[in-house]
Amino acid sequence: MHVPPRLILATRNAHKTAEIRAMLGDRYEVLDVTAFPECPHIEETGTTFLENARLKALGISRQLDGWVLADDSGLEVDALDGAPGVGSSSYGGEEGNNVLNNLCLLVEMADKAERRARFRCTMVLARDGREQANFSGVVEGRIIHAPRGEHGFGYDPLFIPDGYEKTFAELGEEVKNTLSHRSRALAKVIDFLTNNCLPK
Ligand code: ITT
Repeated sequence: MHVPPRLILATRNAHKTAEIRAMLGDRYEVLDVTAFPECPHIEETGTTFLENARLKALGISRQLDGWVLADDSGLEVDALDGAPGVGSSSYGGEEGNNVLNNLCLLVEMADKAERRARFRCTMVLARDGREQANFSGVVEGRIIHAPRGEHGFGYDPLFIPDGYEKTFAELGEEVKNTLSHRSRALAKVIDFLTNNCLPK
């Protein structure tokens, strides 16, 4: 019987886990740190996505055996000089509060004609407490003036990817997963694992 290799996600964000699990299908057994209550909370003290992804990947990899994958991601808005950026999850003042984050973004963008923005995702793959490789993915788009759509998480209701007229929250997970920052980074992770590490 074929047992799929295990990949542990260094995240407590259930939406990230669901997206990554859906994109990997049955190629991997995907768990996240909520399955390991003994794992410490990792403070994200870095100033870049890469630094924070490293902190999460290495911090968890020192505690658990096997492949560990961290995802640090966020929204960069040109008219806000790249904010919310690495501060995306607490832009509204409260960690992980998507409603406040979106409200804060709408207020900051109220008088801005320039709406260009992008989601960026950096992933770090670690094993035995050491970084094995890092990867990134970007999706360009624009910020709209009022939230639209029910799917996804975070800033999805305010972001329209280039080439579309609907937000990520309207397009839904299946479409989002074909073009998102996360899917583009994950495609590189899959290549790396397939070519370098795992038995074919
Ligand atoms: P972990 O650190 O536990 O992985 P987190 O949600 O705190 O979970 P980040 O520090 O990477 O993760 O912050 C990501 C934030 O960026 C997230 O809370 C959203 O506000 C935003 N974000 C990232 N990817 C997104 C996506 O695909 N759609 C919408 N918003 C996204």
